[in-house]
Amino acid sequence: MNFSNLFGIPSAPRRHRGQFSRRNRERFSLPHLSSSLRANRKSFLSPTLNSKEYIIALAGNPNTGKSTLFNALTGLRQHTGNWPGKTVVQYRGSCNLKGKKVTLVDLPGIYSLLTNTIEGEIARDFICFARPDAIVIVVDSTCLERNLNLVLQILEITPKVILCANLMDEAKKKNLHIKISELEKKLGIPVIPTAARSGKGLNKLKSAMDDLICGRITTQPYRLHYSAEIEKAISEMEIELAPIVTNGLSPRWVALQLLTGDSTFINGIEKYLAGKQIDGGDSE
Ligand SMILES: Nc1nc2c(ncn2[C@@H]2O[C@H](COP(=O)(O)OP(=O)(O)OP(=O)(O)O)[C@@H](O)[C@H]2O)c(=O)[nH]1
Ligand SMILES: [Mg+2]
Repeated sequence: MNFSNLFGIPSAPRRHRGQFSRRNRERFSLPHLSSSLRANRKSFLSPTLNSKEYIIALAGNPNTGKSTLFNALTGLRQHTGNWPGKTVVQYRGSCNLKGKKVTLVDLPGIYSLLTNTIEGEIARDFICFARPDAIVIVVDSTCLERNLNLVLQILEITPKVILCANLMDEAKKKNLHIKISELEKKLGIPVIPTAARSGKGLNKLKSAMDDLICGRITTQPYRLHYSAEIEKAISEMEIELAPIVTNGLSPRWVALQLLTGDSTFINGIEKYLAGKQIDGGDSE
């Protein structure tokens, strides 16, 4: 499979400056993403042994070191800097994990899946609809609590998640001690402490990525439970949604999105599902 045109993502190194152009807006819009994804989905889901090319996304809040990590793992030079919102489109690069070819996707930073910026929607749509083999959520260890909001949202979508607790050097300077194994137990996913700028912890992170995509580790993601009233509504909706939502999306998650009422997101879900029907329905 040729990954060079996968999702139409431009290769790094490339610096993005200035406004998000209309052309990019179209290239990275959900319909484009979905049709590229549909075109490639068969190859994602039915890899022949040894020929599988994996996709791992780097997601997280702005300014947590995603692009720094991407550069360290791919050897490319994606734009980094000490202010939020530098990455405004998704970039891809190759990385070798114990002989396996992996495409890393560096996403724009987002605080929440409920986002109303174009770059936010790019990240959100990739996380929700591109179905990568794994997502590495990069968090700022100096302000974990703020970052965990997005982590919990992503854990509602997929179990194939690793938490990369980055900026550990900064956390140490602030005398913050993060109980990694306790965090792992609570979240039910691997947590790898790193300092991406100096390359610390990256070998462990690569091992965890390899273990996850090969199925050597399985996760048990923490699931949020809502109030009785909301849980009741979710259960009722899940029953109605189950026959419609069959394309890798969880009916519970779709029900939650319908309850939040975010129209751009709901449109995205509709388009994703409509695409599946047009294709005649792919199955895993
Ligand atoms: N001290 C320290 N600085 C880091 C580390 N990782 C990244 N940085 C710095 O943090 C800043 C932000 O890094 P980026 O890689 O651009 O962050 P990002 O998550 O890609 O940011 P957005 O694209 O805006 O979402 C840069 O100045 C990096 O050099 C780390 O582990 N320790
Ligand atoms: Mg970035």
